[in-house]
Amino acid sequence: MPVKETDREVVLTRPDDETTSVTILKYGATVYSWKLKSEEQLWLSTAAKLDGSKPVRGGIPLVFPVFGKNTTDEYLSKLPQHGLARNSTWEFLGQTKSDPPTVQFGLKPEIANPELTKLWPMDFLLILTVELGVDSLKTAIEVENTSTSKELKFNWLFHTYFRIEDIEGTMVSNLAGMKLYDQLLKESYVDKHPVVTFHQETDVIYQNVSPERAIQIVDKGVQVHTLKRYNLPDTVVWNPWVEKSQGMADFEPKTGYEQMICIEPGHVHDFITLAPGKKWNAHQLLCKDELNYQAIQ
Ligand code: TA6
Repeated sequence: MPVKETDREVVLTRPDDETTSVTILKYGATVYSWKLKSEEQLWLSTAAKLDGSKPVRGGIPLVFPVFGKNTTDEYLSKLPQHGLARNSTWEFLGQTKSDPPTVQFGLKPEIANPELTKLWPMDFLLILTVELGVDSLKTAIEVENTSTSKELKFNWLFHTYFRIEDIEGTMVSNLAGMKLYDQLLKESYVDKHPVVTFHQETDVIYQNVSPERAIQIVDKGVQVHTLKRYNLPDTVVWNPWVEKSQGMADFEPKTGYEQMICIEPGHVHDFITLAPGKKWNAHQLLCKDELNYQAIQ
């Protein structure tokens, strides 16, 4: 049975391989499990709320219409950190393709979190498409400005929590030489290191990363995850490390930061402005690939 729907979630399984599946919570349309031949690829806190009481700590939370906490825009500044998509219940739109198995979810103001749409009274239609490949997972978003008169101004980001073995044995490649904004130092600089390694809390936004750069998570010299992106120029790299993990009630186990790294493709360095009636599309592809160090200038 490729698609199994319950009140809470949808499970999509490959007909040719029942050990490969993806589970999407209707709350936030949050992918919280992707099993590839029974092996879980995403990190999920053991204290993650899956009951709609708060955004899921792990998997692939969806960030829209604002990344982080805005302080300047009249309406966006009223929204909580990372906006309203991840804390609204989306509508399951059904299976749209059998090969590869593909499902869709939709969100519009009429069904979004009413407390938040009151604060950000805009017209929009979001369609999330989740495609389960043989050894890949593609999540695509279409944002439509359904207003007939007003522009729609937004960020988009897939807040992807990858599962890894050991953060201190892990490096992220193909971001070398890129300009980044360090959210902790509150300053920009060019990352001159050949790879990204982790020895402390890390919270940086790589800006305008060419789509030719296939970002790789490498654990002790072995490629464990490859991330390809379409129309998502920025990449956030985040690991909360010890102190921040302690400070998040839904982050468990507290040593969990050693088994996760967030590599988050998005458009967050500025806002997308969509004219009335227009659509914006983007996607991330989580896949496996050979180790491929790209010394792109
Ligand atoms: O994507 C990185 C980040 O913006 C961090 O600054 C940290 O706040 C993280 O998101 C988690 O945010 P959340 O609202 O899910 O606790």
